[in-house]
Amino acid sequence: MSILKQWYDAIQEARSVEKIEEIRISVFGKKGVLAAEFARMKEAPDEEKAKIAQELNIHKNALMNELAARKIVLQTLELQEKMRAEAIDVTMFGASSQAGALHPVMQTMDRIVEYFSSMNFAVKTGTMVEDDFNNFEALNLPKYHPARDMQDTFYFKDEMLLRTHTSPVQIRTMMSSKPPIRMIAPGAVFRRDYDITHTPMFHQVEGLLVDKEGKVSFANLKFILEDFLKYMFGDVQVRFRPSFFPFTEPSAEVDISCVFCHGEGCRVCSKTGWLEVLGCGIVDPNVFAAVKYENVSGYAFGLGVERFAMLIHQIGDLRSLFEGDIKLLEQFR
Ligand code: 2U9
Repeated sequence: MSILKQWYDAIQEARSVEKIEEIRISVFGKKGVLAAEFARMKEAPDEEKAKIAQELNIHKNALMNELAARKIVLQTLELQEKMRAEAIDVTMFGASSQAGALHPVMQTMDRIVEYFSSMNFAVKTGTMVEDDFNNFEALNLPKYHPARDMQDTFYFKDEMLLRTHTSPVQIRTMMSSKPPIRMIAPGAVFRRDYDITHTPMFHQVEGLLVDKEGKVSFANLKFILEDFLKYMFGDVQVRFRPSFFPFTEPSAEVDISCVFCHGEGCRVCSKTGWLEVLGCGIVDPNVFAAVKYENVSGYAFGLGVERFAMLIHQIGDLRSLFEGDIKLLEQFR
């Protein structure tokens, strides 16, 4: 009988449901200690057998109860441990996610588009791959013109090319619709140029307004560009300088008073106090002839979006806009 006593201790010392199962097999299994004890009983003298059997049955029932009770305790403990291990602390701080932002060039472009949309200009886009007529010929840039040089333009075969300005969008718009026209063309353009102030891809916004002959004046152009530049840069001075473009006549370049030194003269404005930000003019009659518009007048303008973004956000190096450096971009959320 003493051999059974140790199993009471074993049951109390068991630390897992698995261990309880091991004990159950050791005690109650076919080759277990109880079976062995009952077998041994057969060898005992007959008069003792009943007593031994009675005692064995008492132990059998007692051990069974102990096992069942301990099993419930251990199952409860194991469940508690599992719940503790798998618990989610809903009060913990979440991992912060990296919020993205629109690239500063696109933010600037959006602001430019916002202004001209508010002035009732339609927003038109075209394709980046263009042909010779829409990118050059129709814009009074004939075959011999230096702007067509292989040095400046990315060419494909069959006189196809990457547009060097967004002007083909205006040409296509005029070819497909009648005047009046009041539109802007924002988008990426391509030139074979790469140095501190030039990248092979950059963004332009160009504008075109066409109405009946005599209805569009340089004064109209001057008014809207001054208003636009004050919207973009705040309280700046604006001046127009005579210039030349093949597609406009007369033409002008537009300067604002330097946003860094307020006209005092600094490194950015080369001590002039002025920054060039726009080109513009009255649409050249040759352009209207190319799209078969008659008895009309119009103005046009063009600007580089990267330059605007740099001046608005005081970014010194153009190339930093194209490096995708998270430290720069994080500042524009
Ligand atoms: C049509 C007729 C006329 C668009 C114009 C400019 C002047 C100009 C530059 C500014 C900086 C290009 O990005 S930049 O290098 N643009 O100075 N653009 S007038 O004139 C047009 C366009 C389309 C049919």
